[in-house]
Amino acid sequence: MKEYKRYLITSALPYANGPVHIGHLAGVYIPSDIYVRYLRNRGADVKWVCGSDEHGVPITIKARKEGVTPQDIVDKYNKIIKDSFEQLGISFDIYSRTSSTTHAKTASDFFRHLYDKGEFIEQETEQYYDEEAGQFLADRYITGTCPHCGNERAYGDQCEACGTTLSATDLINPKSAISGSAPVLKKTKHWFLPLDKHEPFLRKWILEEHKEWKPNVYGQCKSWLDQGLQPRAVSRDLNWGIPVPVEGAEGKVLYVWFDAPIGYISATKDLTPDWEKYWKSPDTKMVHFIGKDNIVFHCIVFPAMLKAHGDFILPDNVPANEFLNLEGDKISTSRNWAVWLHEYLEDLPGKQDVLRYVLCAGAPETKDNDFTWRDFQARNNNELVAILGNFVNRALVLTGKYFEGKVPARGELTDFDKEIMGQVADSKKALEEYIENYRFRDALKEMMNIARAGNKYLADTEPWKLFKEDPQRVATILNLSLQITASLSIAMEPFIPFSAAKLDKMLGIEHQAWDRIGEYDILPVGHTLGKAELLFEKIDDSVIEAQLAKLEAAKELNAAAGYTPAEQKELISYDDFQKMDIRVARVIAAEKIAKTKKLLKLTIDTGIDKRVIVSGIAEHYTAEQMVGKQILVLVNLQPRELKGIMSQGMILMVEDYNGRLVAVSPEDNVREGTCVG
Ligand code: B3M
Ligand code: ZN
Repeated sequence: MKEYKRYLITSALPYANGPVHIGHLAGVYIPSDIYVRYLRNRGADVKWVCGSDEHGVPITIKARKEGVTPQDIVDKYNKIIKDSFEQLGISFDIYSRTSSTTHAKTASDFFRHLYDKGEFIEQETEQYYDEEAGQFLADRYITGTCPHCGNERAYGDQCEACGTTLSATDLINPKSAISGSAPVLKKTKHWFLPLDKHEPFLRKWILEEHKEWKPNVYGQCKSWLDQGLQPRAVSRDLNWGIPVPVEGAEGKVLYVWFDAPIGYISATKDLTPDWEKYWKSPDTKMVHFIGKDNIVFHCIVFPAMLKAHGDFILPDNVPANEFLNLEGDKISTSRNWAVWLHEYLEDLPGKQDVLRYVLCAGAPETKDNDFTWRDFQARNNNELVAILGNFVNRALVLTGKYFEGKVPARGELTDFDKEIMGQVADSKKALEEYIENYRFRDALKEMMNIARAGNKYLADTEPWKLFKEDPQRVATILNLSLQITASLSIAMEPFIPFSAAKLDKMLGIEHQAWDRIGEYDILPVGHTLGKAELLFEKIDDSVIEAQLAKLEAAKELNAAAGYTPAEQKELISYDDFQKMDIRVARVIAAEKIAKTKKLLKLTIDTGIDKRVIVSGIAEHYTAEQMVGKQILVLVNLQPRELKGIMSQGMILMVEDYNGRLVAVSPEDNVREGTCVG
């Protein structure tokens, strides 16, 4: 095994066009956080970089759909993602962005370096062009009929009805998503990275020198290599991204998958002036944590780029995970079939470690895996509460009861005492072995084995029965139980850091170095413990049911989006209709209600008065967007108090196919106060 002096850990840069969900966490961010925390606890020299991936076509599409700029989109999601990671205790050394100036220069220089070395091929290709909009069309911007299944809304890169991967030129009756016109083929020049040229090197480097990579990663690489590599375009005709730094390349930007991995380098530059040590010394161990859909880019394309450049080291490992499903279904952003991190943090406050624990326990390390809310509850109640919390609580409470919360002195040790302490020391070795081999599920089980050993120790020695006749024996048992608790806290830290910190506080100690796991004297005799609290609490059925109901609602919304219109409601009389006083009103002021996600406070002119309505539309409209708008309002709805504000009426909204709320307004301006009817 190669000896390394320092570590550079990267985690896939999340696209800043949506929040992160449990699939991202289980696949990438939780494993890498465990790995890095472990290394830090061992005192290693480690830098961990991440950031948002802010280029690419999907971001421009989302911006167009929402009528905002791509920069607005990435600003919004960069913040949501960064904040939610922080709250979950994901401890990056830096969370950067690919829209930063450092990155623009780094990526541009990288391209230019390869260009000057003659590492690219220039080639003219024919691409669809929208003559009305005056721009080339990315595949996603072209829709048409799928030649395989006849779906009329297939995209230029894929038909979502039958799952076939397509080229834009395969589509029958192609249409531009920008203007709706039929695009024409037009010549355009691009730069290609000749992966075929790097194939012999990649074959040797991966297939011969990295047989230890995870079978899913190695297997995917092998199958790519066996199919034979082709040159890949590294530029695009697009107006969002880093301009191609070559004369005559106006209107062209670096392909997002060319610039994104360079984002790791840029982030390291922003983190430390010493960045070159981490990227250019062969005694740095670089590890890329990613999901399985990114394997080819991290194992083949990026290494080829680094190799072609010449100055950089290559990754030692790329521990990619498979996918996490949710309640038996594929996680889907567009169908809102996901547990979003920022929503979890809001819905289950203070339960970061439960999510971290459950996602690690069920991480899709070797195959796809399923997250269910029932399993989440069971793991919390039967493992965190019943095993870990129970052991810690007993050790602390008994010490409080018999020794006034001070660590008692040990007497002579029995074989059983030594055996249990031996088990803790063995767990330490096993933990190291697992974590260093990216087997985080096994590592987590091993951490729990320490708590299990502690529970067994207490159950077998029964100190609560011995105090009267043999207080010295009880002192020995509790001393060791407390030492095990302290070891446990060290072992817990990478996985469930919030609880480890809480436990340290209860033990009245600072966080200890990894190597102390298994030691007999982490807590000195006479040391006063802090206050005993519960480490974990049971999660009630009602909490789980609320989450399941939320998913059910998403399902219903999807059914609606699948154009299964809601059934017609019961018949009503004309009089019933007449009872509803729906009027045209104008929004004259609007503001977001502090500490809420969804609520806007709107002041409207109804023609008869000015009044306030609280509306749950803040995720769909900003306050600025609402001001001045004419809308329809049900004005005679019973007033209702929301967040301490009386809401007088209801604004009429409809949902579009993406579940976005759209305001209903008269087609032409009419006088405020005009009744609908
Ligand atoms: N943003 C893809 C993804 O989130 C991409 C990763 C880039 S890592 C350099 O799946
Ligand atoms: Zn199809």
